Amino acid sequence: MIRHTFILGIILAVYYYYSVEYFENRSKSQLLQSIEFPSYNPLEKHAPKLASNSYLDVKYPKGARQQIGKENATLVMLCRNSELEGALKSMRSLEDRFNRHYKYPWVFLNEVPFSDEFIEKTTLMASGKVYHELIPEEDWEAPKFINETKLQESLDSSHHIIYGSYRSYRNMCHFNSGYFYRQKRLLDYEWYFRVEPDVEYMCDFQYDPFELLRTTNKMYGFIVTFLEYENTIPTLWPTVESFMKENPDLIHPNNSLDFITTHENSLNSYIDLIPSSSDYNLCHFWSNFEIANLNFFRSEAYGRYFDYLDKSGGFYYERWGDAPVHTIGLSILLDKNQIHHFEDIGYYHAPYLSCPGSGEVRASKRCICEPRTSEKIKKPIDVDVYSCLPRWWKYGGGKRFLNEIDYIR
Ligand SMILES: Nc1nc2c(ncn2[C@@H]2O[C@H](COP(=O)(O)OP(=O)(O)OP(=O)(O)O)[C@@H](O)[C@H]2O)c(=O)[nH]1
Ligand SMILES: [Mg+2]
Repeated sequence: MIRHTFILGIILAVYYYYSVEYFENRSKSQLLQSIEFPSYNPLEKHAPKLASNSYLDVKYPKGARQQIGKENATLVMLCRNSELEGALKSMRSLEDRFNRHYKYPWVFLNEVPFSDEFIEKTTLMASGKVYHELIPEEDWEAPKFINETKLQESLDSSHHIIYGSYRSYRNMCHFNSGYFYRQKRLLDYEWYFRVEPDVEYMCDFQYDPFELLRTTNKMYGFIVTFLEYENTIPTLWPTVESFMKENPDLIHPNNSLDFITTHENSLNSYIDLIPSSSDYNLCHFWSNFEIANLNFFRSEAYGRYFDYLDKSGGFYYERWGDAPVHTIGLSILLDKNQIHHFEDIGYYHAPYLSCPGSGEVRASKRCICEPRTSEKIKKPIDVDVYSCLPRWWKYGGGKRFLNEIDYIR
């Protein structure tokens, strides 16, 4: 009996050993078969190079770019071919800190076609899908009603104004104020995250900012807010005032007009602020970082606001920036509680750095908050005298505390 049991045991052990090996080998070969190895034709354009790219197909088989995040959202960058390295730097930072966990798509916009090199490198840097779109000429160039002679005169006489003599800068600000959200590709999305070349995100996100905005009923999120150069917008505020007079129905009852029209200096006490000669105090959200709902910009109210400003010609006869134009529109047309200050992300766009004030948040979100030694401005912008953040806390959406939002999941 003992002998029989012993022999049966040996038979079972041998059977077990060979069946495990058989199934292991089978699943390995099935796995290998499921991976499509690229056929290699060195003469084919964009063919993978055997020495480098071919192994990527094994490690990251097709389908790996599938979006994980649940929001109808995209990352958007308007930029030039010449800014490729800066674009890659910003992408690397945002992918590492946020998007590799969500794989939201990237949309690149340009008024001239993107180069093959730009397309290839940005596609390799992205974790999700990537689209490269050409802006139609009529969305980029000055509208037909703009008087060319008057525009040229303004460009020639604006060398003392920051970017004042560049026609392309005026096109860019005009486009970012009234056209980006109408681009065909962006019509597919509800939310966007604006990214510029050469920026850096200083902390891990640890949550989906699109989801946060949607679930807390916000339409717009910013990080930095400070003062605009008044000589870029001499007639902006008078134009806004006449718009408000003619369209009182569009002004939101819980607007944030106080945020952009209060003038007392005591909030930023010890240095005299640049005086503003109009009721507009020059505060604006820095629009190179925006996470927002495209439907706000596509709304009838914003459309009427933008058209009114556009018809006045100020985008071309002066050098109106998209930042004050967005900010004033948001302050008039939205409930102030629908605007969110992202105080926990940390952001750098030369020459300013913004970082979370709390040491605990900086540590747990792995922030790197050292200002660049090459920059003259060493303090984080939020405590700088030119910051409008204290004004936002006092007159805008107020000061919120991070633990009001369950941001660590
Ligand atoms: N395609 C294209 N993109 C542009 C052009 N001018 C500016 N941009 C992009 O528009 C955005 C804003 O331009 P910037 O030059 O960064 O303007 P800025 O932030 O006011 O100025 P900086 O302080 O120099 O960064 C960036 O994403 C640029 O890449 C242009 O002529 N063509
Ligand atoms: Mg910039």
